[in-house]
Amino acid sequence: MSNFTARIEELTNTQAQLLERKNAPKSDSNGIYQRYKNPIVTPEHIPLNWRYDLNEKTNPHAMERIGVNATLNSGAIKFSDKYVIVVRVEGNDRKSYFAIAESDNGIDGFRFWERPITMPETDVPDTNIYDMRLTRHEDGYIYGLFCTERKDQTNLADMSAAEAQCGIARTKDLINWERLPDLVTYSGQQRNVVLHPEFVDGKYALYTRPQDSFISVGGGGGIGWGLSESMVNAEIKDEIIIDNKVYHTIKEVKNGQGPAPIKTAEGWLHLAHGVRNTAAGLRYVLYMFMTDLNKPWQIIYSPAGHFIAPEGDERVGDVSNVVFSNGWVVDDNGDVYIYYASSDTRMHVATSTLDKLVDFVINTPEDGLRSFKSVEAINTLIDKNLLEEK
Ligand code: BGC
Ligand code: BMA
Repeated sequence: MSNFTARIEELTNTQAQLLERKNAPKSDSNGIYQRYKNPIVTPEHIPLNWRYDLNEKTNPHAMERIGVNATLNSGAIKFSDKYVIVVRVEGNDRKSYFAIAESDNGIDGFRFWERPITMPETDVPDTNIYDMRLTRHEDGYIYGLFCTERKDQTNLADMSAAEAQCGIARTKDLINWERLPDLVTYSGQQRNVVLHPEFVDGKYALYTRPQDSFISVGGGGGIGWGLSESMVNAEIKDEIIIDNKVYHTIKEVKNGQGPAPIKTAEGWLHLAHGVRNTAAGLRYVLYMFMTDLNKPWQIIYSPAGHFIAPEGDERVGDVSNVVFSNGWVVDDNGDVYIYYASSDTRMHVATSTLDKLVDFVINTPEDGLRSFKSVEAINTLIDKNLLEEK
């Protein structure tokens, strides 16, 4: 056997073992959700024929030609009875693209489809596309809303000055995507835009996240909301903020809607990310809230603090101290699969149920915004427990 053949065989076997590896719940849990031992998708899951030239003549050393840096922030959907995630794959060249991986059970066995998604460009080509939110809309399409990033042509002196906006595409099969014009808003830049699954007043409804500049949300920010007559030329004329950033909370610097909200009998269940700044840089955590069934722009429950924060190995990666989620799946029996990335590097799953998440959102005390109020909430709980002991 040539060195080439031996090496390719070894790579193939190693990957096969990884793809067949079973996942298992971690031993500990706070009762709200369950983490798992292994990440579900890593750069090592990317098919070898996307990365290697498999011809000995043209690649005698069996070297990797196109490296993958990270597999992160994935949209998610149940499709043909499979758990399907649209992974943000970032190459060594720092360009992100979307690729679909599917699993039978939602917690392991994720395999990529044959090719990455070929996302058509608009007239002004995107430099980078990332963080897709999938929405199965009642109009019959599956929409993918994502961040499209281009160089800020008004600031060529600052090489990292860029412009983030909301790209829009729709599909029926997740393979062929029809690219539509980018969302038009009047509030500067946009990231974390998410399409609500139902019409509101006969219009498309979108969660937004206006920002003054590329990284900093500035005086703007917060999770916004607006309606658009169409998705073919999506435009939000009136944008309101429904969930502001707040001083000395987990969303002090910025926040953004995660995946599209889930409808429950009590209200719409939302997953979002909140960011605060620290001496070690930005820290991204996930939090939840619930909006009114008939007025999805009105928050009715807002549990204090984070829902999931980076823990253990999750804390370290390409951009450390980050968890980010833009995809979850709910099954008919109420099981919920929360797909989240850690430190912009790899994908994980956490499982819960609608009952538990609704309970968490309704019964976790709200943020009193002062230490005194936090202690007060604890004392209320202690009093209740003491009373019930008697
Ligand atoms: C990166 C994103 C990041 C954003 C703001 C982009 O260039 O691709 O991952 O969220 O910059 O830091
Ligand atoms: C952002 C997001 C994510 C990323 C995060 C942390 O602003 O849009 O793409 O996970 O920063 O780097």
